[in-house]
Amino acid sequence: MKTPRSLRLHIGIFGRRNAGKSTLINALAGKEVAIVSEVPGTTTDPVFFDAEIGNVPVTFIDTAGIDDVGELGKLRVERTLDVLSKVDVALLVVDATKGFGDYERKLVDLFEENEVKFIVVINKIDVADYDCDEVRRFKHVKVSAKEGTNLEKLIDMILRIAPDIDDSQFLDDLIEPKDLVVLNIPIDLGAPKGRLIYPQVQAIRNILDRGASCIIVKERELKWALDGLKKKPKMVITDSHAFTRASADTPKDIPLTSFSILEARFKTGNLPELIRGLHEITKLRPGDRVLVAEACTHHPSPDDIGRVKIPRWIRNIAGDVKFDHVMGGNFPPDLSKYKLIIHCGACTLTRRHMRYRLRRALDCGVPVTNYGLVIAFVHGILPRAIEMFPDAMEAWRKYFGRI
Ligand SMILES: Nc1nc2c(ncn2[C@@H]2O[C@H](COP(=O)(O)OP(=O)(O)OP(=O)(O)O)[C@@H](O)[C@H]2O)c(=O)[nH]1
Ligand code: SF4
Ligand SMILES: [Mg+2]
Repeated sequence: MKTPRSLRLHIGIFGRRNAGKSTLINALAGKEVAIVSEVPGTTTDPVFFDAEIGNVPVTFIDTAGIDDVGELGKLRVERTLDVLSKVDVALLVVDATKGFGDYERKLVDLFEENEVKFIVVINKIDVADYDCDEVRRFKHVKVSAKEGTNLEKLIDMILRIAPDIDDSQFLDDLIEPKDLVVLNIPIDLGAPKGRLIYPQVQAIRNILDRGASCIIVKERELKWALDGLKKKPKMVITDSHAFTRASADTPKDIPLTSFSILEARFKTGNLPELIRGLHEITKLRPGDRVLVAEACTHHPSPDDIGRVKIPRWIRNIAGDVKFDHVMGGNFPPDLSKYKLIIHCGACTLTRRHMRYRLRRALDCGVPVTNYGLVIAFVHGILPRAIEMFPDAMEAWRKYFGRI
């Protein structure tokens, strides 16, 4: 199975039209993935390409350059920011025949404002040399994408500044070698045909890597399986859809959580903040507006969790709250009208991207919580579902003032 996008190092390629961005991607990827042409403006919208560099799975994001004489207009900035939210490392490709100017300076400002690590890549050194004090201040390298000069050095620099993107914190810190974990995975109509979903696969892989073991059951078999175990399992991880039954069927001395809560912890790195967001539910009033955000697109089912169930549960608590819904890459630029954002587990987003969304929301003063936490909360399964996370428990005590 191919490494999913959410676990690939995302490398964004920026620079003026014709600087050689697409050529550089092809050279780094070692295959023709991006369209190269001498006609400026060949690449228009950002395009994603999966490849491997130095055995590391990466996704290149080829962006549209603009004219060296053109202004980096508002729309361009918004588009660039949207790409930057997904990027772990940015390459700023500078055409050695043209040099580093205002356009590059503006991009560097955007990288720095958004805390994106970047490398200035002086390209086309087969036809011209370029040097300046300004570029020397940044991490930089001179290459010829066309002739392959210095690409190894560039790859080495990328991998050295790249953040750690492996999935080791998903479960690693919660289990020991030889532990037994029970995974509760309902196979209902909503389950994808013939496969498991990503957080489930991620959990299984993490358990194997840790030298632990797991048994996997559907919700109807959970009690039967637990009753038959000789060894007490370290924990039960359930799909959120089956939380209530899993909680009833799992003895109280066995810790229980959900894939969605684990995924939210992994992607945001900040469960306490999501608990604070959860507490906002108790403050919602009729007329308040809540954004429900899902990171991938699917056709909503009649009892869709984000469209139907979550709004119903929250209206039961807070009255006629208004809900907006976004799916996939859409995340509104103006979040300030919302009292709360309820986000899905974000299994298809990179950690950087989810953390960017969280930061954007907090910068706008809008708290964020997560599907799995809301489901556990409205069904009275909190704090049980977070007992294994001490920082989240502390936040629970702080905001909810009870155990
Ligand atoms: N001599 C030389 N030419 C290069 C090099 N890299 C790219 N080119 C040429 O520059 C032209 C533009 O290359 P692209 O890779 O399409 O440039 P781009 O930055 O993707 O351009 P847009 O998609 O239009 O923004 C092509 O004719 C390439 O062959 C290089 O290292 N040396
Ligand atoms: S909606 Fe969110 S949690 Fe569900 S599959 Fe898509 S990204 Fe993952
Ligand atoms: Mg291009």
